[in-house]
Amino acid sequence: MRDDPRLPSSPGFWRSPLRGPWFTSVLGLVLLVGVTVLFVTGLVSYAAYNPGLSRVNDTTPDKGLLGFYLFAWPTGPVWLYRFTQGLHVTLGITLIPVLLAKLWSVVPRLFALPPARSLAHALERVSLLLLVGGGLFEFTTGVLNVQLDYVFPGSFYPLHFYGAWVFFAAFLAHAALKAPKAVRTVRRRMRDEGEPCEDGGESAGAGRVDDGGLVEGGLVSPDPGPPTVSRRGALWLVGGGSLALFVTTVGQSLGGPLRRTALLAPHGGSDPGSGPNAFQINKTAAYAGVRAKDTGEEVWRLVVVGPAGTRRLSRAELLRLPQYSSSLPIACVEGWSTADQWWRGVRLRDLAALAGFDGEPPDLFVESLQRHGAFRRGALRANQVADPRSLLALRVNGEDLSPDHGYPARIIVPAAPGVLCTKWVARLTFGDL
Ligand SMILES: Nc1nc2c(c(=O)[nH]1)N[C@H]1C(S)=C(S)[C@@H](COP(=O)(O)O)O[C@H]1N2
Ligand SMILES: [Mo]
Repeated sequence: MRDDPRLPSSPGFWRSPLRGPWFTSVLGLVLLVGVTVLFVTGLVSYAAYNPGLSRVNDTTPDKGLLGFYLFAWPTGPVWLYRFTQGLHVTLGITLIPVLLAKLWSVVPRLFALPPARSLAHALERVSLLLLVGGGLFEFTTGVLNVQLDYVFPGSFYPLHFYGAWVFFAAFLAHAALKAPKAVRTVRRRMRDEGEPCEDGGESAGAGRVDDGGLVEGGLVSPDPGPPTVSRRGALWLVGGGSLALFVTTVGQSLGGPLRRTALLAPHGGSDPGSGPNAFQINKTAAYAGVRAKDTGEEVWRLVVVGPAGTRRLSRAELLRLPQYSSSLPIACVEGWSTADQWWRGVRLRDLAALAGFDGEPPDLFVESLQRHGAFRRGALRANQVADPRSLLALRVNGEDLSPDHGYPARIIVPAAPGVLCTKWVARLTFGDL
């Protein structure tokens, strides 16, 4: 059966002359760097949500063990989350062609028979399944979350988080086994130079014994078809695909006219209208079910709860408190972000003092007018409340907040993910969460 070229388990079935150690190694080394950056920026993004703070921020069960690294997310530099998450999403999208080409280059190995020749070989194949499955899962869930606007309400974080650990564990094992050889392969090619089309003496057909002493599934076709493109040409194609994705995505993290280049970013490039409130809107007031009759001067009150009791403040009363300005961006987990906007309102730490915390401010639980939806509430850490740039914003860029930007009041905190910048705030509870 191994030798029937009509079956994918036979090396003769795979005829592309492109497959070979050089092609696979180059793609593998790009992914080694790229996936490591994705993993680190992903873990960092999870930390930025303050998942240890409150069940409102995160309900990932048993994250304790995998959350060992969590830390208090800092409030500076103000563009911190804008940078880490922009990098995470843009790089992830850019790497899609590389991932697909890499999988294509090794696909004969996935079909190789017998499924396991030894315990070590069986373990290697299981780890490969976790690697391929985990990789496809992470890229797919990431892209779906960005493109389809939270298709996994509430459950994206645990899925993407656990998936990341499985994927990265298999990835590390794989990299430890393969990276040295990949580096040697690429180095040798660079030394020998010339068009890396022929694999010559190194040709690894079925049954070749490689460095590790294992019989290799074989990357090089024993019966190659005529080439339609050189290996180097194929790499240019992959690189060109990546570049095209990059230039149609990265604009979502930029301000100014370049924003319009974000053709592939569903929330990054759209035109938010004109005037001071003309910057990115993720969810409109109508979408969130916040109606004008709930936000009017006469009806809306901010409820502030703390050891000093419960206070109710009208918007006019809030405007009579000391007003401060902060230039801060909004940066969403989806990767899009805005340039700095000029927010004006009441400092969160002043509101903490009003609630009865004169010294160091405590953690804060924020609730909005919105009745449904995962992001209608959020919890902020004491260090975020204490930062003098953290505001309950009433105005932006010199005007009242528009309804879509959170009128009557919204939270804005430096360096925090957008999801913690709650709009249409109704209630602030300071202290034990
Ligand atoms: N009440 C409420 N506030 C919210 C949200 C929400 O759904 N409801 N979305 C959050 C998310 S996920 C982001 S990224 C920012 C987006 O802010 P913008 O729509 O004003 O640009 O608002 C945050 N504040
Ligand atoms: Mo968001």
